[in-house]
Amino acid sequence: MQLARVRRLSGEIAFGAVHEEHIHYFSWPQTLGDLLAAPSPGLLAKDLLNASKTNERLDSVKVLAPVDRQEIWAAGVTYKRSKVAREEESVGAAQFYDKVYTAPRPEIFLKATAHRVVGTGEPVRIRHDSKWNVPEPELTLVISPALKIVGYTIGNDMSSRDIEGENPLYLPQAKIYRGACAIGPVITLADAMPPLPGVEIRLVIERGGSKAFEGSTTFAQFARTPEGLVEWLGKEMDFPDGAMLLTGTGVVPPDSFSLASGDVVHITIDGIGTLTNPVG
Ligand code: DO4
Ligand code: MG
Repeated sequence: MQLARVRRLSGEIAFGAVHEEHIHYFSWPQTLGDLLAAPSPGLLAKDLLNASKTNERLDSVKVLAPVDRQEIWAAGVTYKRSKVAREEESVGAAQFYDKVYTAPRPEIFLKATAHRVVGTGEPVRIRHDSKWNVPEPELTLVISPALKIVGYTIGNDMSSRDIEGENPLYLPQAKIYRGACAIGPVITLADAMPPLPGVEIRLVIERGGSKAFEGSTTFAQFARTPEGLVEWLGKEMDFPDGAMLLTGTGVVPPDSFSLASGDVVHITIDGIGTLTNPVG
């Protein structure tokens, strides 16, 4: 079962379950934050789908990022491909990426607050003061206040490689800026996901109607466990509205590639769907 947040034709923002190409609206809770705070969010969502009295075709409404009050966090250097790419881009600090790849404590950073996130179809951005930019396609955990993984969605951790490569202390500027994070299109509840190791994460970048880059990985290449990342995130933090955690990228285009304005980024993850964003 999948959850979506949409803008209806009336302009009202609504939340519900996706079933047979329709969105079935929930009477209560009407926000992801309230659903995540329930004792069993997955079971409640199923009851709400059965009890729902209003539905509309999903293609008749605008699908928004499935985020309302959640903070968006991200983990890094969780795939060997990411470790190697960071070592190449930041010669002076390469040892830190090697160390964090194997250290018990993962790299975790605050990526965005809810109002800075864009949904599918909306533009992501590259910074004006950066010349080397990539999207990062990441399986994203939807976490309850009780630190349970309730579901999964797709995240794009847009990154300025020249800024983070110049000095790792610039990481927040390479990662956090207007239009740096896309999430969506929907949330798949945990029990509806295919077995995680086989889940494919695919990135396609279109330029002028042709494919400028295509690459993929599977979650089997992930060097940690989702539960382990959540445990580290929750060690000294509370999330009364739940949180999202991007789990890191295993797909990095070659060093010669940089995103350009007008490109279109498609990220597809098995069991969830495709997150598509033009580069503004
Ligand atoms: O250390 C830099 C960021 C790593 C990251 O975002 C990733 O591996 O996905
Ligand atoms: Mg990343």
